[in-house]
Amino acid sequence: MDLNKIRNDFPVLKNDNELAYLDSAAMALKPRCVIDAVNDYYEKLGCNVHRGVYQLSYEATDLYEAARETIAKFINAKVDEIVYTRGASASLNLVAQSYGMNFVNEGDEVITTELEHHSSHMPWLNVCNKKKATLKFIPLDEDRRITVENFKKVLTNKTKVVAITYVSNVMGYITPIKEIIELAHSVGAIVTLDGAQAVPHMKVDVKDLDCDFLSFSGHKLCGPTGVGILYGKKALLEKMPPIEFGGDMADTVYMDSMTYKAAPFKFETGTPMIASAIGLAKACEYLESIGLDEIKAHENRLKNLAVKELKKIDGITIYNESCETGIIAFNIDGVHPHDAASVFDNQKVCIRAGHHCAQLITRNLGTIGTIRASFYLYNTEDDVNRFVKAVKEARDFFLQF
Ligand code: 7TS
Repeated sequence: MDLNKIRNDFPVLKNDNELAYLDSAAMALKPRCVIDAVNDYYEKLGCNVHRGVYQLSYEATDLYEAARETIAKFINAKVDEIVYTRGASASLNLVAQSYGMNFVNEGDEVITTELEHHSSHMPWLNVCNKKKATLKFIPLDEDRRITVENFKKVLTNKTKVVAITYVSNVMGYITPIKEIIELAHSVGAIVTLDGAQAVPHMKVDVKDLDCDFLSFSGHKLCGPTGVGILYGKKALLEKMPPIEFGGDMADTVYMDSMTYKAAPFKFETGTPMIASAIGLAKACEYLESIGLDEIKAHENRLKNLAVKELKKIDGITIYNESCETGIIAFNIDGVHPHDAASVFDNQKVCIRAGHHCAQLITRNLGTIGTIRASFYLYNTEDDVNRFVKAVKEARDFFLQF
């Protein structure tokens, strides 16, 4: 990976060489090609899709639908298995609202984990409450990982849905998902996979995984905000009812009856996020041009380097040393994570502190929050050094009190 070239692709980094941006798990920075793709749409087309009967609108529609094909290829899906949404949260909610509310019944079981982001856990808590189904949790092992062995302990013939993260946004652990999917299918359950922290950082192939649903956001994979993807197996999307009505999803509408389009369009109401979808496709192409395997190895190498240095500092608790992605979850002993974060800010080190919308694992760790540094393709060893220096300074600063 040519890091100088990559950093030059990102205007935010080009504009400020001092910045150590270590918050890509919250949002990735945007490369020039994505910004240009978004701007080009507004400058050259700027009109709606699917409805205009004029050349400009045909061109916008072609770009928008070609983006769906690019995104489908990125995860090895078919184009009609790709639903545009507002983001991972909207995708995860769509599955729960449509599949969960219609195909989960009283007495059924839904399996999830304490490693879930709220957007993966809460929609199913809601379904289970409404449908009188039972929400069960896979016990985590001593490192707080999801294991196949522990999954087997909660899987039963009553399991209808497994709602599970592929990569935890707090611990960065990769779930052994292929085996879990195979076991879930053996009892007739479906698996809705939260890929928000996986798809941007590693090669994800939905056919190889055989997952039933996969949700992710554009903004975490160098794409624009306001767009996300729900991948769903065609047979499942076909039998699921829409959860929103109006706009483009309608087919024929009468005073007392209506029909709607086939999937994926029946889930897409109103004017879509055209520019963001086009930008997301460009981001997929950009990441592929660098190589997902290379990106994953790079992030993990930087994370390991940072962990090695952090371990030399007294008074630091690291929660996920063995993590195989680019996330470090830690605390400075006796210091509130938000207080620590403010010292990092003075050093131009951007990290996130708090519960990261994952209160279950934060509580399980026995803390009020963690400091999280997350690495991506544009980070360097220099960023690691700045980060470690900022941790030392924060520790020394708070040690006075
Ligand atoms: N699932 C996971 C695993 C996530 O990390 C996030 C966002 C979401 C779902 C929701 O994505 P959204 O795009 O709909 O917001 N996670 C984080 C984070 O860790 N810090 O900020 C947002």
